Amino acid sequence: MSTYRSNLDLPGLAARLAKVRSAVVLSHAKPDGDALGSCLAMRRLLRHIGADAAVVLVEPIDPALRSTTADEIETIDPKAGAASVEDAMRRHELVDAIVVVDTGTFPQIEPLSDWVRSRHDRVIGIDHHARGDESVAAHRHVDASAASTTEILAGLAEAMGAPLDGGGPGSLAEAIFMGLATDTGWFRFPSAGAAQFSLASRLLDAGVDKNRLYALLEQQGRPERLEMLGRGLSSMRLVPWGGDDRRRVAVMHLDPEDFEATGASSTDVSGLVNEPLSLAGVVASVMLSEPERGLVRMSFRSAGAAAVEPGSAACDGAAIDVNELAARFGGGGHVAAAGARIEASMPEAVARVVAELDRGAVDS
Ligand SMILES: [Mn+2]
Repeated sequence: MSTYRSNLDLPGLAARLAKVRSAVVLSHAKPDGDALGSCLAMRRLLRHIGADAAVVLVEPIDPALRSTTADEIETIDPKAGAASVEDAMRRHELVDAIVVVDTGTFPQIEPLSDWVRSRHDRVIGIDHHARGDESVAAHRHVDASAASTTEILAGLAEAMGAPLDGGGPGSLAEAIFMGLATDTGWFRFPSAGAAQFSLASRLLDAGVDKNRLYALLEQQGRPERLEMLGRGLSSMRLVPWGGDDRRRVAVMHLDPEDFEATGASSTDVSGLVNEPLSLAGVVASVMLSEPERGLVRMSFRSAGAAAVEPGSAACDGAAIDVNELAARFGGGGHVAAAGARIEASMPEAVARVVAELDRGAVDS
């Protein structure tokens, strides 16, 4: 995975998609609001131009996210082998385009990566991550300045002449808003600037019901979520970033025993990484979780640059570049939000993270 570039500008992407008669739309595993919003927006946009489009996502899908969709998604078991993937995808064999949104790496689209790889010429990638693998999509539009992939799709809809009016449930506008709102932490993160508020304003004018979406997406947690938050907070330690005691990074971990004892699933714990950012002097937060023994998921968040004294901000509005930090573990994302996964025991994973935090910023 490295920095990757577009080989299609927005008008070029619009022209290519305008010719599509049938497509399958994919995104990353553990889809978040932007992944799902992008899939739904792409499907609704393609249907607007009269094309047939199916969305295929890998389980598990957060039930709160799923509640925003009608019968619009098909799912695949994450453990499906090559033969059952071929079987499940047989009905999509003849599509003109495979559109991969909100990611550009093969590991993130497992177990569909081989299926995608062998149909490379038909793959169109649309993403706002800074890092990806150029071999995933033959045709790529990458814009790391977009706060969400759905923000790119808003521009694409305009280029394709699809109106954003009629923002009710099941609309293109609603799907775009879902990705934009969730990827900006409901417009709190530094990535939410004038352009994003302006787009949000257009979408609300189009009739999107943000209060309904907020209730559907953010207020459907199970009690297990807060039990896990309690466990995470009691594991929390604050590690000075590069030895600087004024800039500390919270590290929490949730072990297989925590998942077992509470009955929580990995979707119950999404977003808990953000909680320590409410503390003074905490510039970033790392959550390590191990729902199944042996594979540790790492989630990194940075506070905004405003959380540190002027002049010491890392880059692009973030206090610390957690994209670079995640890359040290083979992952990536954005300057303020990134992830990685490593095969290690939890004590090893925590020790490796603490060592990197002790080290602090490195010249890349
Ligand atoms: Mn995204």
